[in-house]
Amino acid sequence: MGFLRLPTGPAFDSTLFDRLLDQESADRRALLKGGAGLGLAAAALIGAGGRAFAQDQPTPPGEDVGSDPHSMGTGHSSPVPQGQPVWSVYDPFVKPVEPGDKDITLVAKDVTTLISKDVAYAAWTFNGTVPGPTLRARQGDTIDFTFQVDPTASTAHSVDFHSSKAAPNEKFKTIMPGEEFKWSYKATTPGCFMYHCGTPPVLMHIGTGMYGTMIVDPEEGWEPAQELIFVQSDFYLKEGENGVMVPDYTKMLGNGNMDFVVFNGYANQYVENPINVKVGEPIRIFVLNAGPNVWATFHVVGAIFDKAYFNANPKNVLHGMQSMPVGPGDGIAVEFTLEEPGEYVAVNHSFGHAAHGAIAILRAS
Ligand SMILES: [Cu+2]
Repeated sequence: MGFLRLPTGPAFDSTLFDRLLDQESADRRALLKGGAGLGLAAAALIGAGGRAFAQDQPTPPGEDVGSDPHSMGTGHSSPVPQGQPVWSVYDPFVKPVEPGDKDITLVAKDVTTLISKDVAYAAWTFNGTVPGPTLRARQGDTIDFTFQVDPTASTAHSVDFHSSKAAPNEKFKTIMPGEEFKWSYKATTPGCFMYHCGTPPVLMHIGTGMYGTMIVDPEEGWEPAQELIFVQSDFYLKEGENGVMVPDYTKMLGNGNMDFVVFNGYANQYVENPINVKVGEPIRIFVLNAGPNVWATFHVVGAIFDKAYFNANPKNVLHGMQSMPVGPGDGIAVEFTLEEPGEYVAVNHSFGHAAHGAIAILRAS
């Protein structure tokens, strides 16, 4: 077992890398499932492909890039299709929350979901959905956080909260299947923040579905509005088992194009299921770009954003905006009111990306 550095040049056999990755993945799954205990599995992983191994062996790009510089990498273990896809429309509406400390639990688990009509995808998730649940707190709240990795998960995971100020090597550490980790922090800064798995290679863990939003409302709260969340993300696919697609890490690295760019985990989700909103009443959309790679220029056809806020922080206010840029790992909020009944299309105005699924219909009446 072990990696060869990815060669370059015309003589490179492009299937070699995949074959090595597939073998690596199979070996790791066997280790995790066949180990007598988690300690054994952890030791085997570190020996097989973690940082200790990486010191004297060349590694593929991004293998050790993660939120915690001391986390062991999970290499290129890939999710295994898990039976029939489990999916339902992701509720785009977010409910207000009262100020006060919040108990939040996230569970990393492997799920086969849908990311487009009839396209099943073997995902790593938080709480079984892509994106994970939309969390919400008020500035000043204490977040009492519990993280678990489901015992049946095929690999180790972590949680990186962009809404926290914390030492990543302690608070964003990687834990093994069956383990639990708790910590607390104060949500000091308002915003539309990403959370994601930070386990190396972080590109793979995000590309496989491990992200979500935490909205931290400003201390004084927001004015009432119809509030929505749109999480944009991009997917890179290759054929897996039984017609289920699996992530393609080499495409994520830039050696290929994305197959889908989506809002809330599924291409054209709100074209198939338009979102009903009210005419004449304010709308606030929080947009998080989870990436891993594709940028967004968020626009609503037929609307002008009366106000827009970088990072969804009221101090970062702009007026009369036609669209708003949102890079991967960032969030915004936009506010507008629709004055006529009709169907208004929300898009990534980088239309090549809208054409890959980043499009939604707001049905105003
Ligand atoms: Cu992960």
